[in-house]
Amino acid sequence: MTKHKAGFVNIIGNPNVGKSTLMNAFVGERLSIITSKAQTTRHRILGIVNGDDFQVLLSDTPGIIKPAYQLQESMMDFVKSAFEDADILLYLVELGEKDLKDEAFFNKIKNSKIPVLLLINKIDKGNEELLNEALKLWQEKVPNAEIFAISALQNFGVPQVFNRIIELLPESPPFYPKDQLTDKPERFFVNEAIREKILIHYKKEIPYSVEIDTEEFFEDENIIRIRSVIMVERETQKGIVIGHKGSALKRVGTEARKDLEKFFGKQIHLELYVKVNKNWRSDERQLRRFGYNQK
Ligand SMILES: Nc1nc2c(ncn2[C@@H]2O[C@H](COP(=O)(O)OP(=O)(O)OP(=O)(O)O)[C@@H](O)[C@H]2O)c(=O)[nH]1
Ligand SMILES: [Mg+2]
Repeated sequence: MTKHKAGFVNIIGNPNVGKSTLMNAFVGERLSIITSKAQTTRHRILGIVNGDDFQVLLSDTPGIIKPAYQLQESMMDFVKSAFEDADILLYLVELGEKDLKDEAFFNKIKNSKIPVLLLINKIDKGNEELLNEALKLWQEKVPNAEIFAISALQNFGVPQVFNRIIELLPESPPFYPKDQLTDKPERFFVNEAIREKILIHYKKEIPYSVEIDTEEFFEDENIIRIRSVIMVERETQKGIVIGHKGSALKRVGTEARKDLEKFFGKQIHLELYVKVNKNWRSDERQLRRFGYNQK
């Protein structure tokens, strides 16, 4: 009989390289939101892949940046925590990328005592020559890593990485019940679905000034009734988010509702409103309430 294996497999890398796309590809569910904008992911999100004799605890993390305000500091704390408890590190880079902007993090990866799988993502965008250049570059830069070339978007090379993860996983009983998919509550996925539409439809600083707070989540037999607040930092941003006669807000609501109906497999009634919450991004107390600053 084979022994049961389980462990933490944490995905880290620069913003926008495809960390969330990869996590969703492994899990087979849309747990993490994905957009073409950097800093889409703000939390550490657990995605669990269960088998008869294994449990892989994947963590999607925010892209590594130099923090400029308190929210970003908290985002980087999630990345730090992912370094601390990893059994295996997945360092994701994209084709054409040269290195991590943050040297301290990069050194941690290079000197890591645990297995590092360096995944060169988005190879669907390049050619063989570019890939060979990237392979050479990363072999030199991170000699302790095993390198894989993948396309998270097209699921190319992802099963091979998964097989290697299973090989490297330590022997351990499962950490979570075998039918559990994530550590986050339902309201978290509501907030994220709404925030994804904000990232997609608004420009400049708006997506980075917004936080969602789901005040009500009530599940009935046939329908889930949800009420969420979209918080912005300034009065002018409120007007932009609502749009002419409420049209912009309506679009966010309709699109988020459709995604949530797929996610929960149930009809959804979603009520949205917008509130000004000055400087929430720099307010420790509020950040803690929104699930940041968990130190
Ligand atoms: N062509 C191509 N695009 C990809 C691939 N993987 C991800 N992308 C795209 O890259 C963009 C960023 O993807 P995300 O998964 O949100 O990236 P991330 O690293 O989680 O980004 P942050 O959370 O902002 O740090 C999206 O537009 C994805 O569709 C890939 O393998 N090929
Ligand atoms: Mg992400």
